[in-house]
Amino acid sequence: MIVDCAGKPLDLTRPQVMGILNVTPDSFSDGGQFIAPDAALKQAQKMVADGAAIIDVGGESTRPGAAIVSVEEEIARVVPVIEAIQSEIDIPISIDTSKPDVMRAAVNAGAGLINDVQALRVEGALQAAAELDVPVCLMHAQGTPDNMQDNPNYDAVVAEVSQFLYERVSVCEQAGISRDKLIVDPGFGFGKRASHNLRLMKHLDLLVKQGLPVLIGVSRKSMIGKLLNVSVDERLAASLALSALAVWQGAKIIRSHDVRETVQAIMMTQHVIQVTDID
Ligand code: YH5
Repeated sequence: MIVDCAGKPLDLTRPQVMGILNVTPDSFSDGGQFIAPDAALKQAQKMVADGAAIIDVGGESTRPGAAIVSVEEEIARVVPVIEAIQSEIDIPISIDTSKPDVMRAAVNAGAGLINDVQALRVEGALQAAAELDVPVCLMHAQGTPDNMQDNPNYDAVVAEVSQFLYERVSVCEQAGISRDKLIVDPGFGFGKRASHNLRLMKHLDLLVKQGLPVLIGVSRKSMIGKLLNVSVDERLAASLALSALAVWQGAKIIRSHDVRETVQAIMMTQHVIQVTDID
């Protein structure tokens, strides 16, 4: 299955890596400055060389307690970066945003996929995505970044996340976004306790079975920190283990900070999946 991302093909016949390109000031150590477009291009080119199939550009911090970013500021962060990289690299660019105006500006600048952690629930986002006519990743989140970790609560986390996502799929279809443009994501860490994240990973095959391509983001996330007591820069091995488990169960896109290592982990997993049992 090949997905068209505003003219750039995304091959989902095999698992792929989405490289994370943060353009938030708090993810860079240059004291409040946005990432310069030429520095962003260098990073994107390295991710392509390392085997990324998509570059995910994000200008809105979704971390709990992070400052709320205005639409204008978010556009000012992401558009120059998308413009700088879109003509120079062949692979699709996704825009990690929940704001309809940012979606429009980003797609006009060359982004070919919308990655929305609010699954198009923000007012106007559904219509914007339908008009822009690019593929969309719908992610599950319980609550908002500000309150989501306060008291995450589920009766049956796997069933509830799956039900939520497919309700959003149905809403998208009613708004004119065809099913073959949709990707779903259980949203690891977004309003979930470590035990919820573990159950979602253990039973990811149930979400995969629902039919649409599954994307997962576990890279360096705090569930790893909580369970293993490791700091954010010591979470690569655990991130790779989770990535392999997800691909083993049929996940098609792994969102990662560490493209080279993640490509190796998922390619190795794919070799095991594909080996024939006949000599
Ligand atoms: C995701 O899962 N996540 S932004 C806290 C961390 C590390 C990483 C150190 N956007 C996802 O990456 N989009 C984000 O602790 C996403 N799926 C999709 N589709 C959060 C993030 C992170 C947060």
